[in-house]
Amino acid sequence: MFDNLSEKFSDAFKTLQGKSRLSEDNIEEAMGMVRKALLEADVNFKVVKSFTAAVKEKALGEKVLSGVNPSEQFIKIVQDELGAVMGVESEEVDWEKPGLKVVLVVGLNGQGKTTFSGKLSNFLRTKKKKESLLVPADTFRPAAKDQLITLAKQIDVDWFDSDLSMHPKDIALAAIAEAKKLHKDVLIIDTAGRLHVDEALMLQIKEVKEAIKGENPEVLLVADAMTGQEAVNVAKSFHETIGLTGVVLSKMDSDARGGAALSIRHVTGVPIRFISMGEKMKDLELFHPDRLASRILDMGDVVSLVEKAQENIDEKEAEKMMKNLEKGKFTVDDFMKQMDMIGKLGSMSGILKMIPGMGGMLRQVGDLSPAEDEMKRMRVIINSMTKQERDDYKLVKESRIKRIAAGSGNTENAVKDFIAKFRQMEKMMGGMMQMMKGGGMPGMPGMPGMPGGGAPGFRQQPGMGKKPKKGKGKGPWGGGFFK
Ligand SMILES: Nc1nc2c(ncn2[C@@H]2O[C@H](COP(=O)(O)OP(=O)(O)O)[C@@H](O)[C@H]2O)c(=O)[nH]1
Ligand SMILES: [Mg+2]
Repeated sequence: MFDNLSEKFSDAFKTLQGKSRLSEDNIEEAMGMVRKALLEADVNFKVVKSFTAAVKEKALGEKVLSGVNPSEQFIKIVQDELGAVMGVESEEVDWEKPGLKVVLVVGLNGQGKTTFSGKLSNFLRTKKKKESLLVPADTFRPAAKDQLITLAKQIDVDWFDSDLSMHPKDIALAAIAEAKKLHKDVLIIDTAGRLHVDEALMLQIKEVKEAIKGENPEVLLVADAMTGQEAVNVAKSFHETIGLTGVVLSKMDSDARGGAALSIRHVTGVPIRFISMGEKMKDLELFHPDRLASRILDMGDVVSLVEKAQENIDEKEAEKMMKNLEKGKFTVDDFMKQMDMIGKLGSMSGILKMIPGMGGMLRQVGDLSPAEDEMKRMRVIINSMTKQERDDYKLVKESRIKRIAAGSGNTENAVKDFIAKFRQMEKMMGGMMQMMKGGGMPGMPGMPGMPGGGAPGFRQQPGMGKKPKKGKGKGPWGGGFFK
C-alpha cells in the first residue's frame, strides 16, 4: 500500500539527516520532495498546498527538543499532519443506537459495493455482535442479486429475497419492514452502479434515500482507492446530489498510490469509515487516520498487527507450542502451526509492513513471493509426512525420503533440503529459547493485552522481535535499523 509514497517520503527525510536544527533553508529541499511525492501520488493539489503549509509552519515553529534530532522531529510533524488531513480519530459509525440501523451502499460499477455489503455484515457480527439483513437492490444488473446471496450464504447471514421488478425504493421499504419483523439490528442495502456518474443513477438513489429518510440512513459510498482523483470527484458528485455520511475505500490492497485516501476527507468533508483490503469477507478494517499515516511513513502499525494476532491466533494452540518449546522441543507440526498462524494474519508482505521499518527493507528485497512459494512447497512435503515423522523428523531417512518425495510430487533432493532447513530451524529455536530463559529475548515489547505467554508462534518469527526502540538512538531512517 502506497509503497511509492513511502519511499519518496523516506528520501525526503534523509535530506535532514545531520542537521542540527530545522530552518527555512534546510527544510526547503525536504518540503519540495514531500510536495512532489504527494502530487505524484495523485493527491489533490489543494490538499497538497494546505498540507505543506501546515508542515512548514509547524516545523519552523517547533522548539528544539533535546534528545530528538531534527529529522525525527520533522517526521513526527509530517505524520501528525498526514493523520489530520485524512480525518479525526472518532469517526466510527454509531452502531449502538437502539432500533434498526439502515445502511445504503452506493457507488459506481465495479468499485466493490456488493463485496463491501457482505464484508460489513460479517464485520458487524464478528466485531459488534450485530445481526444484519442483506438486501440486493441492484435492479440494473440482476446478477448482482446472486452475487450478494452467494456472499450471504458464505458468511451465513440472512438476505432479503428482493423482487427485482420493483423500484429499488420499494424494495428498500419492504426490506425495512422485514428486518423489523425479524428484529435485525442492521439493514444493508446494496444498490446499482453505473460506469460513470449519470443522472438516471443519481435520481434512483435519491428516490431510495428520500423514501427511507425516516430511518435516518447511513449512506456509504464505496470508492476504488486505485482510481485516485477520479474517486474524489465521484465522492464529490454523490455528496452534492445525495448526501453521504461516509466513504469506504476499497482495493487498498492493490497498488493504490494514496491520492484518494489523502484527499477525499479534505475535499468533500465526508469521513472515511472503512478500508477494504482484499476480496475475502474478513478483509475489512475500520479506518484509523493515524495508523494509516504511520504505515505510509513506514513506521509500521503495531497496534493493528496485535489486534489481528489476537483475533486470529488460537491461544490454546499457542500455549501448547510454548510448552513444547520450553521443553526444548520443536517439531514439524509446531512449524506447520506457525506457518498457519502467520497465514491467518494475511500475506507475508502485508504483515511485515506493519512492523516499523520493515517497509523500507521490503522495498529493497523486492518480491516476497519466492518465500511464499517456498512455504507452500514445504507445506506439501509436510502433508506427506506421517504423524510419527512430524513428531521426530530424524526418522526421515532414505526410504522415507523416497516415499515423501513421491507422495508430495517433489524430488528427493527437495525433501532432503527441507529436512536440512528444518534442522537449522530447530537449532535457531533452541538458541532462542535459551535467550528467553536468560531474559534476553525482546519478543514484541509493549504488546498490549497479549496474554502471559503471548502467542509464541508469532513471537518467535526471526526478526520480528527486533523492533527499533522509539525515541532512542536513530529512527528507522536515521542511519537505518534495517538498512
Ligand atoms: N483486491 C480487491 N478486490 C476487491 C475489493 N473489493 C472488491 N473487489 C473486487 O472487485 C470486483 C468488483 O466488486 P463488486 O463488489 O462486485 O463491485 P460492485 O459492482 O460495486 O458491486 C470484484 O471482483 C471483487 O472481488 C478489495 O478490497 N480488494
Ligand atoms: Mg454490485
